[in-house]
Amino acid sequence: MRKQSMNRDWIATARTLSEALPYLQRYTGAVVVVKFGGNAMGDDDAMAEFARDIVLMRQVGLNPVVVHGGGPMINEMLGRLGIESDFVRGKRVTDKATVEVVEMVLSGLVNKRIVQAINQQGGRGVGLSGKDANLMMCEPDDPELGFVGRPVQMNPQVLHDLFASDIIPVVAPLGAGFGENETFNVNGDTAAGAIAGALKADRLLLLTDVPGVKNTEGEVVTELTPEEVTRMTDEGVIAGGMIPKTQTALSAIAAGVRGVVIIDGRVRNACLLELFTEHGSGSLIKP
Ligand code: X2W
Repeated sequence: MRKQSMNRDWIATARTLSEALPYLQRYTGAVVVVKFGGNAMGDDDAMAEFARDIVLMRQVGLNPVVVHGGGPMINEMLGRLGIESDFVRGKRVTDKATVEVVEMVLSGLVNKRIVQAINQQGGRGVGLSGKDANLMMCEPDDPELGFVGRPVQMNPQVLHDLFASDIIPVVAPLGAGFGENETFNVNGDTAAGAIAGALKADRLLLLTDVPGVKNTEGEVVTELTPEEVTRMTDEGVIAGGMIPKTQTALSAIAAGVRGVVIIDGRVRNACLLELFTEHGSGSLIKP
């Protein structure tokens, strides 16, 4: 029922919507790739809230694509099956048995959970992996890593077809090989960067569990250029787990993505805050 109220919260809600207009106008038709990592997924409430933000983006005329991870969920299933797993330079050493589990968990459990969450919010989520319509063709990344793929040929037409049908694509980071029946495990950030690059996306949002890129004083840098990222990496200011994120950002920008934002996925409505408010969030890397 409608409530008659001049309560401040409602006034603030109306104000927020009104202030969002220029941002909504700016992003109409924009392609926004959102990397949703396993660590950012959280509980059912957090999943529902993420899905609602994605459906809202679609509703206001953007073309969102979700590229997900699921490292913790793969670890859990490998543990249950008694398969040991090691990481080398942040990537999972993936033998034949492991790649089968990775595909089952990512394309089966994780992908469908996100698709369902989007559909429960009234969106039209459709799940696929990098194998579908040859979206992401891969070669072996490094012999030491087994079936870990490096995307070498992207065929993003299927995503354009889905946008045209008002569908929100949800992509699991697996790639097809050029050999017969070859499947590759691709790091989620790498896959998101490659897909954003192939789409020449307006924005790539990398949701993480840190507030952004920090300077020597430990403060989050809100905007930086690729050159500054390279300098801060050379100086050791950008280090550890942030390096794969910033490297993904640099290669996505080199491929034609207009801006990459490293944001804290634990913050409520992080994507909306970034896209539709003056406030923004996290670190924007942009030429
Ligand atoms: C990752 C794919 C999942 C992923 C893995 O096997 O864990 C490689 O390491 P997050 O949640 O985004 O970390 N693939 C090659 O990237 O998940």
